[in-house]
Amino acid sequence: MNIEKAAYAFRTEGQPVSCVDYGHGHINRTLKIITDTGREYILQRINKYVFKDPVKVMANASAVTSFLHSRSDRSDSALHFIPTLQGQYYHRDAEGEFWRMTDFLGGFCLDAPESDADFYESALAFGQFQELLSDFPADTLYETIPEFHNTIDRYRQLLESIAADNMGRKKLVQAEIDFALGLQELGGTLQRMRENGELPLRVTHNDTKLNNVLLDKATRKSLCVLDLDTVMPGLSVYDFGDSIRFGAATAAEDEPDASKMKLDLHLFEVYTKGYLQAAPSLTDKEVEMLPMGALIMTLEVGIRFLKDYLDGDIYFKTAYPEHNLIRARTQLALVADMQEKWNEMNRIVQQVASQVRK
Ligand code: ADP
Ligand code: GN1
Ligand code: MG
Repeated sequence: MNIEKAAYAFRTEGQPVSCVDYGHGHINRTLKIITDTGREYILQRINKYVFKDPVKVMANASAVTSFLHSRSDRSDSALHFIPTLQGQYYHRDAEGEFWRMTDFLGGFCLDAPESDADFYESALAFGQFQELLSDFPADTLYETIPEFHNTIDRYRQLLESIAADNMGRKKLVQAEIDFALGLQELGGTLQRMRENGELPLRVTHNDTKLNNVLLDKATRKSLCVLDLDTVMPGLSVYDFGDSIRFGAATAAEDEPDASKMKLDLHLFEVYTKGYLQAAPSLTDKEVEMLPMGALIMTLEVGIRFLKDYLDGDIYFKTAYPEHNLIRARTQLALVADMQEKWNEMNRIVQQVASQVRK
């Protein structure tokens, strides 16, 4: 079968003998492989619907990982891609699917922080990632998903899906649509600031969920940042915001009872401290806009889930028919709670900045 053939296409130490699905990513098919010598690897099939040009995804990811390795003496400070027998970092199978392999790094990922320290570690990891890549040659990176965090364009796409209503689901989500459209003008704020130069374009991760950071099993310190498929020029405030959306929330992204979904202001403060400590080169304007990054990123992901529900669940992996609807509801509930806590969020950022920034 294809998975087996793909596993054999790479220069592993020993022959693959076991293969199981692994992790909770929404995009790629991720498998853990063990070989007869006991070596462990991660094998991934790149989602071709999401990434139209997987060769470019791998060019970005391998360039970024080599750069990160050149800046650290720890071999587990960045992913390590395994070449195929032909010496490439991807294998294209007979059906045109793209596969890649990395060393399995002996840490763990969390879907929710188990302590303040876990979340703080992830803030340090993403903040350092931001700082380290500040002198990466941005013009050598491909845009793996065009307009990925262009919220103005995300609204355009949502409106298209509402108009098409391919699954006849629009009538089921009128309240969510009304809420989202009520925030359309606000949703474009950061994109406009990017366009008029008020916010600098940086090399950013663009998918800074907690489960994209690997923590060390023994020390629980952050080891490395995973999931480099969307590393490209972007806004630091969105990297900050995506971490808050996912990790400083009182419920899981797919909690069926949306009333349980709130912003945890304490975790918000913990993350802000770690991120500002690790990323001192953020401008004052970027710092000022961090709460807006959290609010708009949550709104953007909410409308992306809503659009995918309207489209018939073609982008995100789903486990049941209402999965995207539930995710959209939790995200929009989190946006509403952030609006309630807006003054507090801004006060926390200003207070932390005055303590941490010189
Ligand atoms: P997706 O784009 O689908 O989110 P990821 O690259 O984030 O795919 O991988 C999914 C999950 O697999 C991660 O959240 C993490 O738990 C695990 N994972 C990925 N790569 C590694 C690795 N090299 N070592 C250990 N775990 C990994
Ligand atoms: C996806 O790949 P993963 O599961 O880490 C998505 C993010 C969303 C996130 C929502 C390439 O992240 O943009 O914010 O799901 N990644 C892509 O949980 O679209
Ligand atoms: Mg991931």
